[in-house]
Amino acid sequence: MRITKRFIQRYLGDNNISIYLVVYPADGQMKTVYFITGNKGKVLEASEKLRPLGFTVVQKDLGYPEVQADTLEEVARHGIDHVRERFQHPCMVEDAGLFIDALHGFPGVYSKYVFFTIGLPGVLRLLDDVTERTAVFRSVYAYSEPKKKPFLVAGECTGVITSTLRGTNGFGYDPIFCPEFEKRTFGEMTVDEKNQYSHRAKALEALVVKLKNK
Ligand code: ITT
Repeated sequence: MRITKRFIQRYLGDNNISIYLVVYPADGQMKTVYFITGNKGKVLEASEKLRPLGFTVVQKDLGYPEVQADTLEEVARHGIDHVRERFQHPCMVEDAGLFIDALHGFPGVYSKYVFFTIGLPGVLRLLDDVTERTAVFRSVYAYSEPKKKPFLVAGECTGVITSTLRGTNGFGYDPIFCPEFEKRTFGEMTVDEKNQYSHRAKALEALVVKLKNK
């Protein structure tokens, strides 16, 4: 018998049921992936996203040099090359940033520096009087396993920059970024809700597809 959402609703009478597909690896083992990052917010999002897909994410704050480069891809690739020489386990690094169209992609690869210098109020001031407030969050993961060639995956989330800070969830630019087709900012969402839209979640979906096909 096929069990559909409508079938469950008819018998349980709940209109708000979501159906989750939990895919565990064939051997029933969860696979451990080390996330090399100092950012606990990133780890939380990656764990929530990957757990139902059979992966346990463990944070390792080993640090790695973040080269000054023009693209997130270059930063992630340098990062994973540095890490894999020192850490022989399945692991990943991620570089992410917010690219604001009216500012020609700024802060982009400088997102971390800008966040800790002028901060969110400073970014909003740069957009005073700007009506076209579109932006894109981008995430690039570099994944490595011993004796295998590392690879990159990317994800994007388009949206708009709000005119005030809204919400206290998440981290970084979350309180000023509202994804397309949403009224709430990432700062006003739970991890699970943010994962339905976010650049990081999309990149992780691409990562899982690659890992499952290897
Ligand atoms: P790592 O240790 O993994 O490098 P990080 O916090 O330094 O952690 P990044 O260099 O990848 O992270 O990210 C640059 C900045 O972009 C980060 O400090 C945040 O301010 C911002 N950022 C990245 N992803 C974000 C997200 O999902 N929501 C809000 N801000 C984000």
